[in-house]
Amino acid sequence: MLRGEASATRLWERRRGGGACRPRAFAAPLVQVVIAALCAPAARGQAVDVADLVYPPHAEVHGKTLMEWGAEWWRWILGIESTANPVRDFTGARCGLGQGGPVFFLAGTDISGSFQRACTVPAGREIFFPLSNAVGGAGPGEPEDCEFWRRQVEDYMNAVCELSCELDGQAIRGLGDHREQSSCFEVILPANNLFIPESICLRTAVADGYWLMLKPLSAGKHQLKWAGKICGQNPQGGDMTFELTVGEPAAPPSFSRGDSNGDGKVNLSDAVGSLNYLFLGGASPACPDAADSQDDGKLDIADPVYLLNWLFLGGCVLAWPPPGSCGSDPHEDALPECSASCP
Ligand SMILES: [Ca+2]
Ligand SMILES: [Ca+2]
Repeated sequence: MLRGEASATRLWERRRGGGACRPRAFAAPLVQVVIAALCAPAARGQAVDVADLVYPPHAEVHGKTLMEWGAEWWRWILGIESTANPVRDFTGARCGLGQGGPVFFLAGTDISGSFQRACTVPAGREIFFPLSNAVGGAGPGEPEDCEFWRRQVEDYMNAVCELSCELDGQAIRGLGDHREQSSCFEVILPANNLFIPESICLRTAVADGYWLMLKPLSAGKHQLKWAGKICGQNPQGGDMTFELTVGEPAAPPSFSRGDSNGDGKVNLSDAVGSLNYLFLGGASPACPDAADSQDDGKLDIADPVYLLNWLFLGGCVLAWPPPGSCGSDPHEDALPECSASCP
């Protein structure tokens, strides 16, 4: 239900088989965003035992591996329109947009440079963020070839040449071990997304990158800094400084898209409930935001049809937070905020 301000920036695309990245115009292929990166001085703080602060590579946290959390992070960030997107946030005011699950995500940026943000993090949440990362997937008319896109993002991430991170002035070591490469996943991007004006379903999205999952921080103020640099043919990067305030336990309204009756499952009964409400005078869905399958801010016949299409006919997945995820509505609309049972 929140919406931030617009700010223009650039994205990159890489043509199939081509080498050069260039400012966008999205003609097709590899949809690629690089979050974070850039030359930053090596952290000089006192080294601490990483194990005390950070989950080990490939760990499982709240039922998902770090690789799966990487895909989840992309579902979140790609599911938010560009003008509201936390990647394009220059103050941190939008850092919590669309969130509500057990892990709190931090975004980097897709612009080279140094950025400072302030962000309030609910207490008791792990904090997950990319030091440097990329996603690939078929653009309009492109073959949905998971292995092809996997190789593309892998090649791109192989060019990462610098990583650093410090928490409260203390350097975190061993960052090169924290690479996570996702399986193929599906995500729907809204209209006016990070890449193109039209909504698009990426059925073979693949993510690759270096990620850290911090254990919950103590209440109060913390400073988190990270940087990454990509060398080689297309050098770029950025460095982030987050002034974090870890607050009281908060329970933001959160749900799984599609679970309109709030029973923790997304199935036929949710679609039937919406149809009953729309055409037969039945009760309003317990969670109208969840019933709004495409997150267009309206509840109409297109929503149960979209849900049925996903359930039974291979249609594209629902908008963020899709079934299996847990979050809040990232886009301002007139539907009342609601909480429904999340995974
Ligand atoms: Ca349900
Ligand atoms: Ca709708």
